[in-house]
Amino acid sequence: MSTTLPKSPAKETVSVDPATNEMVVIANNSQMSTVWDRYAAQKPQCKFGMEGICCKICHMGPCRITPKAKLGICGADADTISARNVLREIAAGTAAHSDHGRMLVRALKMVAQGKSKDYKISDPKCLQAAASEFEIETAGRTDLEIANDLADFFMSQFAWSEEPNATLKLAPKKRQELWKKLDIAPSGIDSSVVELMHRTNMGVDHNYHHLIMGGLKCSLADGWVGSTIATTVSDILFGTPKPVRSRVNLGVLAEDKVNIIVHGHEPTLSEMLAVASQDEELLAYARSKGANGINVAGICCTANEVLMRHGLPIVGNFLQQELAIMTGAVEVMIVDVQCVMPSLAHVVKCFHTELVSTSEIAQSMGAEQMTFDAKNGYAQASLLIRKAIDNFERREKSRVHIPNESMEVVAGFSNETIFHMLGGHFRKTFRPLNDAIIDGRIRGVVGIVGCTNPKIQSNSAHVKLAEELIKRNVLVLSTGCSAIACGEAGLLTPEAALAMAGEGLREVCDVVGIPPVLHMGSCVDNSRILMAATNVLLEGGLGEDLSDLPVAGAAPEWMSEKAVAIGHYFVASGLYVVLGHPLYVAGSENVDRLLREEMEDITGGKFEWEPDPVMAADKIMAHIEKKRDALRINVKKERKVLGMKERRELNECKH
Ligand code: XCC
Ligand code: SF4
Repeated sequence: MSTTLPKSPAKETVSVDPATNEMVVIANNSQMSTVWDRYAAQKPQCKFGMEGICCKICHMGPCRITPKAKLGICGADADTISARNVLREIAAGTAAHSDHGRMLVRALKMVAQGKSKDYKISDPKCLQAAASEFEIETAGRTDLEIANDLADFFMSQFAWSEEPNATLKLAPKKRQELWKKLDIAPSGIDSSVVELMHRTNMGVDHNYHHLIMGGLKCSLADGWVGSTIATTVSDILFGTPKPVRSRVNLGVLAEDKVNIIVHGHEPTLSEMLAVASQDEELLAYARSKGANGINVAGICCTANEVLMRHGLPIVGNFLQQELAIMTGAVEVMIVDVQCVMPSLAHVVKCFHTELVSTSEIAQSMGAEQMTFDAKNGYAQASLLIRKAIDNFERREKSRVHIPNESMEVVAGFSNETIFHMLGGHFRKTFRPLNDAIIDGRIRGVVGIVGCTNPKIQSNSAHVKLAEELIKRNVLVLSTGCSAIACGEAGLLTPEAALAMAGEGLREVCDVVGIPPVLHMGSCVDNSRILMAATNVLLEGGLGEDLSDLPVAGAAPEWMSEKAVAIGHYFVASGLYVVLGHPLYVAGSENVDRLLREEMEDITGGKFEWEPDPVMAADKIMAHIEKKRDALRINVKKERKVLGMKERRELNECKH
């Protein structure tokens, strides 16, 4: 079996986004290396890695599978090796999302115990709803008492227990039963990650089928437990998102203001920065240094979090992080965890930008370490802003180059918001959406998620796939760097996107007042997509399980281990998932077939690899129509198009 390596896009057009291309030219002219240069230097990339058939799990190895050596030294074959490699990625992805969830639960606990005056319960309704969902006493108790118990309950979900994780009950009944039957209901987040590390250890689990099923179990601990907890606690502490207007792309950096970029995934500090950037005293201090204001803007998922809750602008997605600094207009870049390139340390050396690492578990070389302590959140945020203001004077005006590109976006569609928009203020319901799906004006719903990746012309596949789907009357739910890509292309401007949408989708969106591409948040907020699908199902008329729905997921430009975990929990939830490039499994026909074909009979979901976004849309539509046929909701439509002659024939009784 062979994999073809994706072609590297021409330097000038590394992206479909003009701002990115403009900055790459500047980088090249100044001989600053970017992610695309380093990608070129890495080519050709290791074929064994690409196919998932190298193993260094023990120190008899490293081993790789070749035509002349079909087994590793221990006897492991390509199936075992590639399945084990996938599992370790799922474990890492689950760990990342869930550890982020744990940080938030710790913050909730701290607030509940009155240990921080800076944070509060911002959405008591969400707190109440979560508490009653998980049978925590609410009557006659204060928010803080309830929050304290809820934090303990969420924390208990990390350790192993006799019972499956309690948050799994948010899933449809039939799905829960299937997970039990398949023995893939996780019973602890941390223990699921540990179990995968154990199973993939030298000499433990060797059956590729059994391994992959174990991987699904851990991925469920990511989606339905860790990520769900992260989203819920963020909403409780920082507020459940409501639609806001803002702007996206490198052009949101302001020539006359102090620019502070928050990059990474933790919303705790960035929340405080959002608030502190409005502080009159700090604003006056900025003016005293010749700046016209303080501009806090984000990159990656932190950006999505503060966009949705504060309307702060987004500078860009994953592949734009180096370029942002190269504008020469960034005073401070504050990083925490995940998706922060080590290369930033080299880039800041060429500019006045100060890089500050704030996580206790993550340090960047070349960065100043200022470990964030939520107890003093506001004070620390103020300190960082002062630091940025002081650095404003050091900005070399002659080197500033900010592309004149930014796009208007509307973002922040939580399930709560969708309920309200669909049902009006008095009736919480998904009914109008279900009705539109049933009568065919909307064919289905697709989540487009995940990263950007230098292997693929940046944003191209996200944007093309989203355009193709809305054109074909599919409602698109979007998160993470994919949502940012859609934003940069103008797809989160409701007016523009509506003009592109098919007639049926446009009609529904117009009436309800929602755009055809809904920005639902950060990557842990893929849990919102799971809940949206569940809400559609519970509304009725579209089957009994998630796998019955005309729904799919796609990650056209993914790169992270987190995306591997996400893909698996979508598949374990019964959904069809199209990845823009394959998992590292091409070296094992068996694992590849299991994931792409046989899985459908097991979970109702399966993977597909499809680099061409138009073909991906074709495949997704075929899946959606297959599900619609099975639900028999396409029947009515067919009857409508009968001609006069057929109608007459129908009326003549032949029995
Ligand atoms: Fe990272 Fe969440 Fe990927 Fe973007 S999409 S590159 S994981 S920031 Ni999640
Ligand atoms: Fe080689 Fe087996 Fe060790 Fe892997 S576990 S490195 S295949 S001997």
